[in-house]
Amino acid sequence: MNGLILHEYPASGNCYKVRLTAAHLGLALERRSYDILKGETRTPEFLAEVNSNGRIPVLQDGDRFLPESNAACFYLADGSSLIPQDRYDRADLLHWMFWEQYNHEPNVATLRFWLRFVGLDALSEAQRLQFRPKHEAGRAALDLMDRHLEARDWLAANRFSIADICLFAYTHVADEADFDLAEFPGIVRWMERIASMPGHVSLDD
Ligand SMILES: N[C@@H](CCC(=O)N[C@@H](CS)C(=O)NCC(=O)O)C(=O)O
Repeated sequence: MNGLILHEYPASGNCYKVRLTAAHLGLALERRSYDILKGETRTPEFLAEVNSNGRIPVLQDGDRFLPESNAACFYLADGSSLIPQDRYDRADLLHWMFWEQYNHEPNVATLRFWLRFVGLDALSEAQRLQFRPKHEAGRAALDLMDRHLEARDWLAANRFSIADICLFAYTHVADEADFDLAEFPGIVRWMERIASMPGHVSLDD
């Protein structure tokens, strides 16, 4: 892999996943920033050249473009110690990454976006109606993680992997989505382990 480019919005947890994976692998990424609040990923150029789905992150390797944060992490980490070799462990890692996209990110990340970037007062009626169900679903996701991590150091394969990276990205900023992480001691210990790993970078780096 040469000349990797990350098309991103720096404050996005989905983009942070890709930067954190690259940091652990010692891979350099050129970063190209788009303001999603100004619709910069919805322009005809972006849709035609970068991602027809109008979203970041997109990882570019040469003339190939890879949308979807978890796919980008998998692409970078394939063949490294961040993805286990064992067949069950690999599938279990994918289980957590799919679960993140269905049960965690649509709730925790969306609430964070609404509260931190849109603002409570600016939410539409439809968003207001979804707030409570999303908060309940986000809480259920954090609770499931917390119970899983009660007696384990890592989410999958008994070792640090991209499953941990992909779940860390929005979990560690869940307070910005109106969750109290102190209620989840297993998650807090797991986040401390991740933040103290060699090679760790923060969301703001
Ligand atoms: N499932 C996608 C979600 C990507 C996504 O929703 N990106 C947001 C920012 S985190 C975005 O580009 N929003 C701008 C828009 O939809 O116009 C992933 O994991 O990469």
